[in-house]
Amino acid sequence: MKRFLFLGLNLLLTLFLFAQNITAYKKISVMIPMRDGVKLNTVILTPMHSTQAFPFLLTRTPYGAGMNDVKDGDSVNLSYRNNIGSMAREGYIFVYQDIRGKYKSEGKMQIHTPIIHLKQPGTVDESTDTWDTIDWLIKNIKDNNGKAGIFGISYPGWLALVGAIDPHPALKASSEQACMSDLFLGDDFHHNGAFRLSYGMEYSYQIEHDLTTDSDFPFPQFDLYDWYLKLGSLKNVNDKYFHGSIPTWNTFVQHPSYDDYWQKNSPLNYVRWPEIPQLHVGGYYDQEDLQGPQLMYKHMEAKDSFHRNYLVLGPWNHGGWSRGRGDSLGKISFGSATSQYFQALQKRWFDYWLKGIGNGKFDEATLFQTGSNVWKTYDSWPVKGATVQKLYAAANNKASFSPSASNGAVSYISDPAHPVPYRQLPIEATYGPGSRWRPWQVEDQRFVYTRPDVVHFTTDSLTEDLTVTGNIVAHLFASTSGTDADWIVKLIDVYPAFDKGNLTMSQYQLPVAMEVFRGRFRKSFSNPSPLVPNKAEEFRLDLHDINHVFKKGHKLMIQVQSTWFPIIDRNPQKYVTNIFEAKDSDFIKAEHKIYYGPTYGTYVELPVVKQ
Ligand code: PG9
Repeated sequence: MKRFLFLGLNLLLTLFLFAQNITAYKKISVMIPMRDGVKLNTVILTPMHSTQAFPFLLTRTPYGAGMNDVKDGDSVNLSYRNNIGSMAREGYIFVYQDIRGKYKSEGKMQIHTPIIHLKQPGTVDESTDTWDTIDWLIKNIKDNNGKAGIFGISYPGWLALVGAIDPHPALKASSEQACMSDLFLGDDFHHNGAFRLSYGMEYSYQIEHDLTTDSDFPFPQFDLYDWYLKLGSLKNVNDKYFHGSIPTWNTFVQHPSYDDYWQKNSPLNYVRWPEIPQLHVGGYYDQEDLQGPQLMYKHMEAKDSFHRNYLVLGPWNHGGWSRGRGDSLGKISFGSATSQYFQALQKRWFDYWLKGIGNGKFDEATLFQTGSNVWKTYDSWPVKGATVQKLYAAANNKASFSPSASNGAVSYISDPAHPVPYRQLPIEATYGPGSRWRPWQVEDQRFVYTRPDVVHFTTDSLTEDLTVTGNIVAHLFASTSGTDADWIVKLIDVYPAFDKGNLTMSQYQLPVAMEVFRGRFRKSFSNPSPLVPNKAEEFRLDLHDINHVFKKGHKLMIQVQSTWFPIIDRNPQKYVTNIFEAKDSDFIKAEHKIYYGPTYGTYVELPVVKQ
């Protein structure tokens, strides 16, 4: 009898656990009406065979709500999908929506349209569309628990950020992941005013050539380095290819500095405090939106008296945390499945805010530390107690933590006709077949360092580990014989000269932080001004936040160059009012100098912590 009771209990337990493991979701598609009558195509996936109530997890996107291969009413197994699989197994109602004007949704789209309804009552924007969608879902979808969360990566990450402004009362948590933030100062289209040519051109075509889908620009060749070079002046994009038909390209041309358009567009202008819990997620090697999560975390943290603002940074490229195991990127290994670590954290986070599971104790900042390959948690970011050490450029290509006693400079000829490639050729279409765009930020920089127009300053081998945790800032003292110039600064971890265990990594030059600055904007991004020929000036470059251990035996290197092509358009090096309208004859060679020494000492600030 006892044995039967035991078996019966076991069977019940198994059935209970099985019931918790939801595999089948029913798909339905709805056109949800917004307050102005525009209807948005929405795909809703609800757990089948369950009578429990679940929260909504919403993703809004310009890239197609998807699930086109599943008929309405049919079921789909979500339990093994990367990123959402573990959440799906325990039950959520997943919602994917085309934003207005894209794919199957009605209305008009403008990339990154600002949030205006708070200042102009009666208008609509992505925040009001999120509100209207949640309101409709709560009222019309059975078996919901009255709560919703929103998350997304990149453009959908920005949509999660702005969906949480003036939120619907049922919206309880948001996770912006790799959101694009200020599109002139950083992220997709410009960095410090320098235009991201290949990305900006290909992306604007992709999204606006045909609003019902995504389009690839019809390049006639695979390696685009010389295609972009032959393109010549940026005027030719409209003259030869777009003919004024791509609104975002026209915006680039019409707004070559940080004017009212870009300022109004910037989330710095309209994102307030964390109105609901916000989990910012970013990658150190994000090739598209590295700045977004870091900037938005800091911006919102300044006003977070509620402790609702959280940060996760990991060793990922754009969206890397949502795919695969995340144990390596390119040739760099991270020693564990970092994506899976994050996905478990993401699940715990949403489970708490949307289902009340857990104790709600989350670390303020969770950052993977590269080099040592461990996860670290912090109760504030930036960490307290870091000491800023200056890494100085010096004579004979040396770098050192003590300032150089003598003045000097290294010079090179920067020639827009022979720009330094930003990654090894071939340079394929960004998202085209065989593209190596995704891991380019961890590429070995030896492919350029022997070029005469790339200069470098290197320390001796470290005698002990050096842990750098926080914001890296370069102070470059430089001059040009021209009247405008770009400056690219990289902080590089140089691996030891001989590594028996991994010979291919010997002397690898891993960029741990890098950025570009367009010289004309050194005094103001809104009012550019020409450089004075041959006058040394200071250029300050924010190289973003890192958490990296330079290991004993490694060296630190500062690399500087003036072209990064074709990710960055060529600076004519002769000041013109609008580079998008420069003539081919405006592009000139110039002599560039990088200074070191007590008078104009180039250095990089490193926040150093004791491990
Ligand atoms: N990084 C992409 C993007 C976002 C916003 C503007 C332009 C590009 C994206 O992956 O969505």
